[in-house]
Amino acid sequence: MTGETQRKYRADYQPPAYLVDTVELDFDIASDHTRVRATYSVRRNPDAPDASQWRLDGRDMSFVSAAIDGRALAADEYRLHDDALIIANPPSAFTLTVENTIDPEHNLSLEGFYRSGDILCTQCEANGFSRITYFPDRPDVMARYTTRISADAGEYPVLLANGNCVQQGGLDDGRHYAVFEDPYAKPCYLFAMVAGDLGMIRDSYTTTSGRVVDLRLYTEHGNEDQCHHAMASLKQAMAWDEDTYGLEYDLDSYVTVAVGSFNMGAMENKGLNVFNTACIFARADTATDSDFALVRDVVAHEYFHNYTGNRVTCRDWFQLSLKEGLTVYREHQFAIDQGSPGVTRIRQVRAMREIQFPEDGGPRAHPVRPDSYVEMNNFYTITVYEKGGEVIRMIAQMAGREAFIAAVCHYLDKHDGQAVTIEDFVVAMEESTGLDLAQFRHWYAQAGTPRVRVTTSFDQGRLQLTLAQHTPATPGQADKPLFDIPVEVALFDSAGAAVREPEVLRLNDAEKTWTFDGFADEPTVSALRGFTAPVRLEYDQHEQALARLMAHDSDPVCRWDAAQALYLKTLVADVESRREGGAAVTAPELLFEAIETLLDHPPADLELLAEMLTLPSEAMLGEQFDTMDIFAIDAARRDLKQAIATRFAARFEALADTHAAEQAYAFDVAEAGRRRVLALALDYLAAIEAPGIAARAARLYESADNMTDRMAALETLRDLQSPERDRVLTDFAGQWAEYPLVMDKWLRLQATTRRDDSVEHVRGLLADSRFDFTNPNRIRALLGGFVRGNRVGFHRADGAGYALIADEILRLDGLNPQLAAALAGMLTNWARHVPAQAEGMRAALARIAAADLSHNSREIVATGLEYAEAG
Ligand code: B3K
Ligand code: ZN
Repeated sequence: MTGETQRKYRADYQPPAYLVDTVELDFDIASDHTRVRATYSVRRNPDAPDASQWRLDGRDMSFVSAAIDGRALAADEYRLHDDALIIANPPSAFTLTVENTIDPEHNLSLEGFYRSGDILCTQCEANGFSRITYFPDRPDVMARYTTRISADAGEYPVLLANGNCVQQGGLDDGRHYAVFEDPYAKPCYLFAMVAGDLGMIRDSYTTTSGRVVDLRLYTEHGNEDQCHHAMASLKQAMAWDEDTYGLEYDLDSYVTVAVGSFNMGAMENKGLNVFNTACIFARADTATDSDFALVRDVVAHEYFHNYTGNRVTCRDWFQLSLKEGLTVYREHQFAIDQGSPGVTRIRQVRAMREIQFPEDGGPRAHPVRPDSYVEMNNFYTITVYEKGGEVIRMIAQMAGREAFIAAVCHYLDKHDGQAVTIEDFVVAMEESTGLDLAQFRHWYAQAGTPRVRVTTSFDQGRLQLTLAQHTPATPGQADKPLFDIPVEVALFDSAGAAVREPEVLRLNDAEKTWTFDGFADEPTVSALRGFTAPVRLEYDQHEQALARLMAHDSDPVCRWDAAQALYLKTLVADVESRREGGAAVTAPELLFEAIETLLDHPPADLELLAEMLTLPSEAMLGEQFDTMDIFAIDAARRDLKQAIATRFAARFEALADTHAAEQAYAFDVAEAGRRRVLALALDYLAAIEAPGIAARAARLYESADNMTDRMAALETLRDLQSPERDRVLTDFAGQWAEYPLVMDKWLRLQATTRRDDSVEHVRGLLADSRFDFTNPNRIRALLGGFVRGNRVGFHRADGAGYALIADEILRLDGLNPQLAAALAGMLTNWARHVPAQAEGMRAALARIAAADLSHNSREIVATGLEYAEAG
């Protein structure tokens, strides 16, 4: 824990005083510590104004020695701080050798060099390299690396680092070594090494130009058969990047290592990705359809980083979206091309609305390119990633697909091997496409979700459509400039036929009106088709129009959105009425008719049917209010669900019957859609405790050959008081005890079960031997599951849920600050809740703030509490 916290500003950027051309690392892994010897060839940076000293970052390690050109430095030639080694008046070109020791066995922060089970591995982004050795830990210092690792051959038969293995052999005392050379200059955040006793699957990929790439995927022994889907996904991604962007992989091998303890999903280290097992393992009986999709997309994302991130990287961490936004966009397009484009896009839109919009409207709102930070790891946010991806999507859309692809290639050529800025990217886009992105640049600089109000008038066959924009203030940015917002619009007649083809309207003023002529009757407007811009649409569309769009719109996003809007009308009115002490508001007949039409004429894509029949989430419903009442939201949603289930019980029974499995598990669009519809039907039937539902779910659990159906059965049973429920849950825990990721599903099921004593139940599980407080996946399943998936339990009126989370954040902060800070983030939006809930959340934050915190958690908690003063 560090006392001092320093805020860093984007505007303060200075080029590095010294450049490093080559890095030679020598790791000597022993049982009680690892000895590191680093040799750098260094030269003064001609572009740096001040070269009077050279700062090498380094923390949580023991310094041994430093030498320049082989001569050990005297005590007055360097200064050693908690977080740096500073060398005074270095020569203009020299070789520096530094020696230090580190202790991976006791590093529970999961950054730097650490142990995960039988594997020793690294995680360097954003600043983990400075927990390995002394080095300027900033992405604009790029060097070519040679890495030598020596370790006990019995305990660590597999040794890996970035690049090609150029030498290996035996040593005395049962030890061995290996040397790796990475031919590409890289920033230190892309450094990786691994040592362990690992199982492996192997394949190869031949690029279009005929290069044969050796593909290896390592994991702890016994898990190899859970890795084939990841391997197949990697090959799909490699082919996609060649077909779409003409980008071929550039090394002889692509190695992936899956580890059980990892703070996030995966890491794109050059030629040596390290992954969370949760983003690699997928076997039909252990992983759901969503897991299969997650693995496919994360594997692709990390692969795509090889160009957008590794070959061209970020100058400083404020530019993070340069690589993340662009790579998210590429991942999204890849996912869309794998089938079911509409539903894939709907999922992307939902993440924006349910997670990014709240971030953008809360105390932690920040631009896609932030202006300052205390702890960089707190800025790997959905804004930098997903909103960053949406910003790229808008550019792609304005340019047109081919011109955009050409522009990305121009950017990659122009800046190959460099560390650059978002501005450099935008300039490259302008150069190649001819677009003028002057006003568009606000998307990078301004936080907050623009609101676009739609109004129409119809007179004498003429439709006037007015779009007006307004962006509410966000912390530190009171006045917002006008955005350049592409809004795709189409018009339909009352029979659902298109009377105006889709067209992109550019709203680049406060307000603009478009006129469409020649209609006999007022057409129905389908707006923001495909979610062409990350904005909140304010359009009070008539229920009849929504029903029409729901039945006929050719854009799946708008079809789904019309259904959502129709549900929301009832839900919002019901929540408001309850809060004012009024009677519950029931759904209009029109809503049931619209559902009936949908059931009678379902879309070909069954996943779209399931999406359209799924009520807006609690998060989505909460977003409709300035201050949300969790209990009113829960009640309204439950009531509507029951009303729909009651009305269509027979239809749901029939859907469940006709969508039962008829073949062995396959992860494809048709089968995943069928399973979604089955799960949805069971979920509605469980909501009204339909006769025989528990037995039906138990039968599904027993007969299923896959985890998707089994989880559907478990979720159906979760809140039912039935002997089947307990029997099935016990069976599940017994059967999968040796599969930690499956046990995470079990933990999550427990955490999300609706029960009066859910807080106490979660506390009990925290003490269960099947839980492990040092593993992020376990924590995310149990505590993340509880906070996000059990809102009624978490917001319990006596504040016990808030107390639980505060206790666990305080306990975790000393071990894993990154994860503790992420949990603390779940309390920061307190001011968006009604006073009874807001006060308890704020008090929990204040209690956390009173402790001696890591700067990770300190930054989050302080931001959350500042909101108190502002709000
Ligand atoms: N670049 C990594 C994330 C690093 C997070 C550091 N706290 C994975 C990714 O975005 O692909
Ligand atoms: Zn990424």
